[in-house]
Amino acid sequence: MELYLNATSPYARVARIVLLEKGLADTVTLRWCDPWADDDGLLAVNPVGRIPALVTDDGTTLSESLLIAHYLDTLGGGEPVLPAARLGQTLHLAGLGQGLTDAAFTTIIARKHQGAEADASVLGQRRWRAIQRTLDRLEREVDARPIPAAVTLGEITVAVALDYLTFRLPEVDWPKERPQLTAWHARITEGESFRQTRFA
Ligand SMILES: N[C@@H](CCC(=O)N[C@@H](CS)C(=O)NCC(=O)O)C(=O)O
Repeated sequence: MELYLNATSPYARVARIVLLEKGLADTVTLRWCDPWADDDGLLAVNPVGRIPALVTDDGTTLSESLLIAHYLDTLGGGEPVLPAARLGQTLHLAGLGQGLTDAAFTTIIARKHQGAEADASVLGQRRWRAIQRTLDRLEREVDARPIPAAVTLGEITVAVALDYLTFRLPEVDWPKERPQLTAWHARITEGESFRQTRFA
């Protein structure tokens, strides 16, 4: 298989962490690329031009990080990242994590293309409020839930979103006054799959 990615994409990092958690790292060639430079190799496999894109062994291209994670979960060994017994809770967390990443990522892209005033726009303000509300909800939710032995796609998605905020929007300062979420994040990210895929 081949995975098109870069080192700063939160979406690609989710796919990479799932690869590692499922013991599939050796079955995949990493194709580093710049999706913003209309990379020929990427466009040949994914006309949408976004990463991550996974080319499977039969030559099929999968896009969208959560769909790629779903596919990878059917391969490889180890515990499922989408455990049937906790599917609802896992998908709930994955949705919050993906939404948080979407709001943060769109903020960065809007700043890049429209300048700092993008933050003051109606959409910029909506994104900011979405980030704050989601962080506050996570702070209330994660404390009561025991952390399972194996990390799920929900936890991966939320933890990567928090790391992305630290990386790209440090001014959000998400750990401030969120002690439960801070402790939860530290425990979730202590594994090798998170260490090997740090944003750079
Ligand atoms: N919903 C997609 C988002 C993927 C995405 O937006 N990737 C960014 C990099 S972080 C990208 O490739 N952007 C290039 C573009 O939009 O042209 C997913 O979950 O995979």
